[in-house]
Amino acid sequence: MNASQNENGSGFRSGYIAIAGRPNTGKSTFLNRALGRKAAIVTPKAQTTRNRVLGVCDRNGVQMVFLDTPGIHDPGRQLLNRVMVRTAYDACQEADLILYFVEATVGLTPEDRAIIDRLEGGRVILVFNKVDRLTNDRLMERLAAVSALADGRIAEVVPISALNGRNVDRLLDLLPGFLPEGPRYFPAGQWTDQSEDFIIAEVIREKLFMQLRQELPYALAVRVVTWEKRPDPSEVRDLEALILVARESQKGIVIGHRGEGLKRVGALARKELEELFGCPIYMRLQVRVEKEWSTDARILADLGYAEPDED
Ligand SMILES: Nc1nc2c(ncn2[C@@H]2O[C@H](COP(=O)(O)OP(=O)(O)OP(=O)(O)O)[C@@H](O)[C@H]2O)c(=O)[nH]1
Ligand SMILES: [Mg+2]
Repeated sequence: MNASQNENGSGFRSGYIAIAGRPNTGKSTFLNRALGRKAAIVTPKAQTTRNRVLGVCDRNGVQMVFLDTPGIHDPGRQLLNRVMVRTAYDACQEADLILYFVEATVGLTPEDRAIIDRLEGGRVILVFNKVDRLTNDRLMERLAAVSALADGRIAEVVPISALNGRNVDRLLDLLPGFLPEGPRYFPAGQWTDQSEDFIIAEVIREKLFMQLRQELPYALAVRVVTWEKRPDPSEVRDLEALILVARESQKGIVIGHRGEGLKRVGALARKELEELFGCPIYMRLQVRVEKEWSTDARILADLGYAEPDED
């Protein structure tokens, strides 16, 4: 990690906090709530996040740099999935502290325990998310069962609802106690290291994930081709993006009957992006078959998904 700027005076606390766990446990929802803005896309589908999403949270004079990660799953032989899982392990390894997310309704499974044992990096806070789905009695039962799990590795067990915010402030107040003295890694005002192109691609991908069924969301990626710069930031900006799919048949489904599918995705994405960038956007979306997008390491890296080490 490069410290871009040192805080004047000593005693400043800062650190990297990885947000890890199985897919769909609410990691990205938590990141967005901690930052008070949308930093990562969220959908009801598992394996939404594909890369490390960095979000800076300056709070009470402490800089917490969150690293949201792809859900840890059995990747099989798919390169994209292997890259995703590797990304999650790598982020934990470089973190001072790991927030490990489980769903409160499911609890800590033997698979979770095995993952935690495999994670290198700092200590672990076990986060029981989605407590809004449990009655208080059930929650108490669950917590009693897991508080026995706190050990040298698991420092705390904290129930939250990332969705409605319950107990999130308490969790955020707890984190500085686990962080070392350190530099201000990011200057005030910088909330992420994601490029505008990447943020745009993610917003479009989120809308596609929400519109499409079954396996199709997993067969696509988004690449921004043109994102026009303007001297006057309120002027209309040109945006051209490609939706990559693996097969010809998928192209037709994404475009939809008379182009309705693509139109809907385009309208939803444009609205959100216009609000985000504060300017009107002239957006063109095209679907292209690019068979190797998920199997070629170079293309994956180009799309912003990290390249795995050889193994
Ligand atoms: N009821 C409830 N739903 C939640 C909560 N937190 C997240 N969700 C929902 O769970 C789903 C998955 O949320 P994400 O934040 O995308 O989960 P994730 O862990 O980042 O998922 P991956 O990126 O796929 O690993 C979404 O539908 C969220 O709205 C919560 O506290 N309560
Ligand atoms: Mg996510």
